[in-house]
Amino acid sequence: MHQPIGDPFSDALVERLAQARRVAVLTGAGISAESGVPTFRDPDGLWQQFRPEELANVEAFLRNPVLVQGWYAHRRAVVDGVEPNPGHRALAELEQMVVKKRGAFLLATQNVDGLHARAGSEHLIELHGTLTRSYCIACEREANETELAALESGDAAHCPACAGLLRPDVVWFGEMLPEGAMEHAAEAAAASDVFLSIGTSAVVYPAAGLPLIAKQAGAYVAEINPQRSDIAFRLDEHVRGKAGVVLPVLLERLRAFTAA
Ligand code: BJW
Repeated sequence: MHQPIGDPFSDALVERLAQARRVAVLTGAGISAESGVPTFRDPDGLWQQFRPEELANVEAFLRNPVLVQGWYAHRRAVVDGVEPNPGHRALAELEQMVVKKRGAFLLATQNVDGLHARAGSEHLIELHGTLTRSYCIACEREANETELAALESGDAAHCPACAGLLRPDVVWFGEMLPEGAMEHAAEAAAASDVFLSIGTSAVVYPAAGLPLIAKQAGAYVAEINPQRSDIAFRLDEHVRGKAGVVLPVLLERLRAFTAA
């Protein structure tokens, strides 16, 4: 596989992407790192300060709702203060290129930060929910603006309708993903010609299975990450580098290739 001097990815990846009719992408926390959102498992990640078993499961929430609500309020404040980076924007542009030639594109993200949508991605599935919504664990009613504002100030943790606890609309360990989300993502992965796995440690299932589904179905699968994930050896290509640096260059090469 030829890799031009200076490019962290192969010619094969550019050619495959240029020819692809169907492209699917999985992203994880790493794509938002350059926006200033901490990842989970890197040395400076969220779980170096907070233990996952204390915060990312429903038992922990029921044991200490104020702690967990406070942690999510803090993360919402972080996300509100940052912007999508060139990596998010390059994926939105890749989607436009594929859709323009009447191809199929799907971006499945594990992130709950909403940055892909803010960057303009439309064919998007949020596998692990979103920080922006909260709902009552008793009556499942979605929290309104007033209740959300109260949550941010550390006040009302309860649903005004039934006094149940309000929780963020994210997927914790042991919980099912949003209905149909994984099925849709798995279909797109299996049908893809090229699959990109970007900024994920690929340790949390079922999302981590998507690149492998794509590979098994015959797609060209590339991982973009400064580190090799546990599944990298099963993929076609590991592109070492930061998403916000690699993706804009990849898009530049793709534009040049398709214009030639
Ligand atoms: C860069 C970069 C840059 C840095 N550019 N890259 C045993 C085997 C298999 C499965 C299981 C098992 N035991 C239990 C399970 C199931 C469990 C699971 O997978 N556990 C494993 C940890 C073992 N999964 C579940 O429970 C899921 N549900 C489920 O399976 O339902 C079915 C079921 C139901 C009931 C009973 C049984 C089955 C749900 C998983 C939910 C995950 N939720 C979280 C929290 C979301 C809310 C929140 O944000 O607070 O999702 S956990 C956390 O991890 C978050 C993330 O989305 C997820 C993945 O993390 P991600 O994105 O990969 O981040 P990092 O930090 O790990 O990696 C960052 C990467 O970026 C690194 O590689 C860096 O190198 C890289 N990077 N800078 C590019 N600039």
